[in-house]
Amino acid sequence: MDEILLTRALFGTTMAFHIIFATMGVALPLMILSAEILYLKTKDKDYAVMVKRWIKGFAILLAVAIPSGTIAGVQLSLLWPGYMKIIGEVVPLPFQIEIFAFFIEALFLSIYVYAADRLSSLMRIVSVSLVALGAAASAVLITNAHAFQNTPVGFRMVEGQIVDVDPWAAFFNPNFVVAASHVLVTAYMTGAFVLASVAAFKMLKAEPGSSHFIYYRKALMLGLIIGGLFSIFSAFTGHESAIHLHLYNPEKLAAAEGLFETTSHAPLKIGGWTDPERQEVKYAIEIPGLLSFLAGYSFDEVVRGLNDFPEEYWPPLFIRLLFNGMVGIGILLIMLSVIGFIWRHILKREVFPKWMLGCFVVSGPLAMLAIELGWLFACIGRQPWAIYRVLSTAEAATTAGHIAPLFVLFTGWYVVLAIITALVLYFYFKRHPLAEDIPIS
Ligand code: HEB
Repeated sequence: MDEILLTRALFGTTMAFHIIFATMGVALPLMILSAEILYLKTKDKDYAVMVKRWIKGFAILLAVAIPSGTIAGVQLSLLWPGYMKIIGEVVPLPFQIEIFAFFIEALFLSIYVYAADRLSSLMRIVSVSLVALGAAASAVLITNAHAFQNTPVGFRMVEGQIVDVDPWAAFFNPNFVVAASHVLVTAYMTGAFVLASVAAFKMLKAEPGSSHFIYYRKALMLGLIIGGLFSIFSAFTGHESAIHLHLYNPEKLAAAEGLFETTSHAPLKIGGWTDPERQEVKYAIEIPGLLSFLAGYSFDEVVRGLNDFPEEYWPPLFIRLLFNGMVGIGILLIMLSVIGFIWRHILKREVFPKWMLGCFVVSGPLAMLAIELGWLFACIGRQPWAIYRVLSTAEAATTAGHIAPLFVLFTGWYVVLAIITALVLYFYFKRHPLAEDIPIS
């Protein structure tokens, strides 16, 4: 492998690892807040128990999110000096404001965790809201730097020199709101489905009708309803992102859709993969005109094809699979939560069939996979650019070399860390079973 590919692999592995914990760090405060509000409203002790147990899980996952995020930050500077030079001069704002967001989150988290039993219900809600706000702000701000890579504005390059810097214009770059809302919405969706997964798994083993079964069913429904709502939002924000590609990064959309010729009435192709030799998508279901319609709300909308761009500007064509995987999972999870909701709240069934619980168990891992696919799609689809049409990935990368041993070392370390985290979670909840809080009956 060449050095640049290794550098990308190293950084990509770090980000893929970090994003799992960061996602949970953003989403769990919202789930905890929802349970707090339900407890305040219904006085149902089960929700207080959910709050108590989810905070423990949150604290363990946050303990990995923070150092892995720090590693990501350090690697950003060490592996991508060319990128950080531009970021440092043009978009330092998100990183500077992020420090405050983190500060708010950490402050109210310690108040919430250590003084929870001395706070009134309302004050608890205020503190956990501020934790959620701080975490959301971190996610939005870091996505800001990512959005800038897609739509870099707020400066000019003159003979390799950065001039006319306007940091606020760079901050409010065209991609910012679209990307940040998609990232935030999909994080909430994923955290909710992960908790639904755990609850469904426990329901498979609990005695139907027992106090534990009922507790887990409440947790499952809370996860499914919030996850379902946010998966619908994710389709809207995802659609916005696709329109955005159409306007600002058309070659990424063309690669995602396997569209070679620029055309109006462009079809949407579902499934299949791109054959670059024959310039077509094999084994796809074609819906005539739909891509044009989705991109511009009109069948006459002209969608640009890959052949409009020099071949060295084409993103790798396999990103179509990443894109379809993400979208497919999103649609599947919308359907799953609708099925669960109808079953429980409209048909009023007390128990779920095993196959349905089995589907709920995989919903969390699937949502997390969609997050990974989304990032891979967004970042591999931006190739060959680190900053679109400004800085190529090759120019951004370090020339220091010796990446291969680092790659092996870090990957090994993430595997170990993942195993340790799983064991800590497992043994913590094994030592503190639900029976400690809710007697089995
Ligand atoms: Fe997504 C990304 C679409 C779903 C996660 N997305 C993305 C993009 C697009 C989309 C177009 C790109 C952007 C750029 O690059 O700029 N999605 C979409 C759609 C849908 C979706 C249409 C439907 C359904 N997603 C989804 C889900 C998830 C996701 C479900 C998870 C859970 N994505 C994602 C991520 C990303 C994406 C993480 C990266 C970031 C950005 O935004 O970029």
